[in-house]
Amino acid sequence: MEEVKKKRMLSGIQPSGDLHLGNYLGAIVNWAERTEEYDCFYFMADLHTITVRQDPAELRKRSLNQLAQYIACGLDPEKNVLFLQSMVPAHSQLSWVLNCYTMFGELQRMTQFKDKSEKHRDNINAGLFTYPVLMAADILLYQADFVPVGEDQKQHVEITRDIAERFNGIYGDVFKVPTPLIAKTGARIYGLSTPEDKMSKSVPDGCVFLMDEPDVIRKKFKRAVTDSDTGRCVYYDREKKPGVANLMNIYSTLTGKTYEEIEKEFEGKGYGDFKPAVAEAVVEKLTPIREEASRLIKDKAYLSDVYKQGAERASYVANRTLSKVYKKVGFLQI
Ligand code: ATP
Ligand code: LTN
Repeated sequence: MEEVKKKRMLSGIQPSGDLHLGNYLGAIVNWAERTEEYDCFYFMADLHTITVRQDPAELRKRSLNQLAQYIACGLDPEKNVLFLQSMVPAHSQLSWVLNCYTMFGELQRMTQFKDKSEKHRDNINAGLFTYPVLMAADILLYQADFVPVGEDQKQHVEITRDIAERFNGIYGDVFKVPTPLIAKTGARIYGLSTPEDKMSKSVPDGCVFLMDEPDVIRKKFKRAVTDSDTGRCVYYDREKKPGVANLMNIYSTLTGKTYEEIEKEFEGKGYGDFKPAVAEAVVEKLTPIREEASRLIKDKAYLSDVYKQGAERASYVANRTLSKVYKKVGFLQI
């Protein structure tokens, strides 16, 4: 029987802080579900993190923790290629080439650049500006068909498509043009204390981390911003009730219940019942992940085997694309 070649999936997260519920529901959950169906590559985007100043020891620690957490979230290293971006030099190499096929004006339009340069006014470095080019290299090196990310990264996958099409237009079909894969629910989790802004590790208040202990999670949900409605208060209205809508989204994503079912479940009940129910659903999901990640993080030898093997497998695929690109643009080969 002819073997059908699996489509390829690739994504990464910066180890610039601890993983949180937004990363998990917006990205990782969708990765883990697709292990069997796709040929999967997932990495720690450590090169990207230095666009913002990092403490070197902390960065090393977080990169390893993140690997342990990926595995604990269900990414089996035998079935997924798990690696650190900086261990595969082809990422930096292709990034330089693609810099020369990306327009200054295109990069100026990126919302993440605008946001981050606003936030880090004292360090608006060139890397922050060319961040999407490195991300394009990450994706195109692996000829990825799909890139599962949260909504905030869609623009970066779109610029990747533009760069790939431009390059292909000159040199023929070198790159697969990737498609972003945005989850229907969970794509945008908002901060519990600031339900207008996405949950983000750079705003620890109202951010639920994967490694939070159950009581910490319960406390965070208890303090979650809702509104002063009494009576019928658990219903979905993103505009008028952003805090409640966010909690409903979290609860729905974790339990698979629809908004109508949730509204029914909490009919006649107040936030005093609703918030703890959401907290418990989160605790139930995160507890085994936290326990497994804590166990793995102690096993440094295992983790280093995983990233060594991951870097080898990733390099093999990445170098084939890089060498094709080098040939196309006219570099002599050894
Ligand atoms: P930062 O604080 O630096 O902005 P972050 O916490 O937003 O970081 P990223 O490393 O930018 O996290 O994101 C990693 C992945 O998780 C991406 O696919 C992103 O789209 C997704 N993601 C991040 N935050 C959320 C969120 N609040 N809701 C859904 N998905 C998210
Ligand atoms: N920019 C992404 C992380 C990232 C990524 C990638 C995601 C770097 N390279 C390639 C998907 C594919 C972020 O900040 N979340």
